[in-house]
Amino acid sequence: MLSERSERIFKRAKELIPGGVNSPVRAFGAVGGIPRMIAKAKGSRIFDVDGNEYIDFIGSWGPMILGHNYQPILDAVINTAQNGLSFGAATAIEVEMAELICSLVPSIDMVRMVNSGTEAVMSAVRAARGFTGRDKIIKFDGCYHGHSDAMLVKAGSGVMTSGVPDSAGVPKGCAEDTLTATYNNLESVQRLFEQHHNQIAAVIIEPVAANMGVVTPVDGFLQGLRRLCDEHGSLLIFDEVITGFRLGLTGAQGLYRVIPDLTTFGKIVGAGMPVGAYGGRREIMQMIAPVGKVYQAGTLSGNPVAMAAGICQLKILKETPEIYQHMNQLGDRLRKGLQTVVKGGQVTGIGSLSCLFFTDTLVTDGTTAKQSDTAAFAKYFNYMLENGCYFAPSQFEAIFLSNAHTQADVDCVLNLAEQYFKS
Ligand code: KE4
Repeated sequence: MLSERSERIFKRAKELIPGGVNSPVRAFGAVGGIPRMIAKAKGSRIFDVDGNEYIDFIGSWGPMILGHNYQPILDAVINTAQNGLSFGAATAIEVEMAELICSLVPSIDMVRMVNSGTEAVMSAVRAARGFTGRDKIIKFDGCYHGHSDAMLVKAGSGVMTSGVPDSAGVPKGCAEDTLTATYNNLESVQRLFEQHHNQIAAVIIEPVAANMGVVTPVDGFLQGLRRLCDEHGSLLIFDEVITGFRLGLTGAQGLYRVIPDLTTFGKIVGAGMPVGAYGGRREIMQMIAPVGKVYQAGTLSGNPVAMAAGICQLKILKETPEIYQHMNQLGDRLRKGLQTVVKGGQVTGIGSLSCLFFTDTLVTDGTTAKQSDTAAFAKYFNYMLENGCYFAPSQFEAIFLSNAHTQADVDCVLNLAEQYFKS
């Protein structure tokens, strides 16, 4: 595939933007080659500046659950933008979004809109600390919750991809209040509660981990976290930035029937516009300024144009439950088909989230995920890219399906994978 224009633009980009990208994982650092400069997208397809077409299995890392450039969402954005892009004032459309989220997710009495998943997590963690009067947070090795200081300890996604377990620039004092447990290992959590008695404000988890590759919770794990938090007076925060409105309208908490105290959202809730949200029990959310003493603010929070996009997408998901059946069936087909042909790997996932790990070791947590052969992944990634399938350029991400994907899209991957593993 030609990539001359991408190459030329990327060369210039690297002179002006760190690594030539505005988010590290986009730089193809883990897989080599030139990141494709994407020019446009429609449905399940994206097109780069050299005119190459790809089936897109990233979907902007989750937001494009209805496919790219879905006309009703585009119309909602354009029509709302006609009235002005941003006012920095209260608007009715923000109330409509809050009503929609609270009506869809039973654990949410109140919600605050922000501009990214990072901001949602940072604010939820602060709310938990303000509500409990405690400082320490338990997170899990390999889970990624955005780039706020407290969360950049043994994080997943781009941090895991970089091979650097933590980030420079995070003050020791901050990292010390972030304790790390092992995913799918309740004892590792129990031990931290015992070692730090009455000091833990919250446990934060991706209920289905999708930033170490995709790792589902073993039976009883999430229920055990709920029990431990209740026993120790700590809050349970579900980071559903990826799983929210993806694993169903009530996300992972509905699927696994475990009710968190706070939930964070991003991605789908903005339909491709910069939106995050956090919400939960009224008594906790009433801690948030201007009502309570936990400060959190944002110039563009609740931006009307972004709200219009998110509301349109959530309403379509609410009114069309067969979307989830379609995506789940495609996900099952993809996972079963890949597992049949793959050699030296294992396929994981649930619903529209999948992952092909290049390791035979059963992947249950960050440590086993990191045993994957990332060089083998890179070789497979580039083969798929050259043959028109655009996957996340890292072993430690997810394969995202959307309602725009078809059985033919999945079968294209399966045919390519069969050829690849046969060769
Ligand atoms: P943002 O700040 O990137 O909107 O959201 C941070 C975040 C929080 N929580 C979870 C579970 C997340 O997956 C994310 C962000 N996801 C990555 C993809 N693994 C975003 C892609 C990127 O960093 O470029």
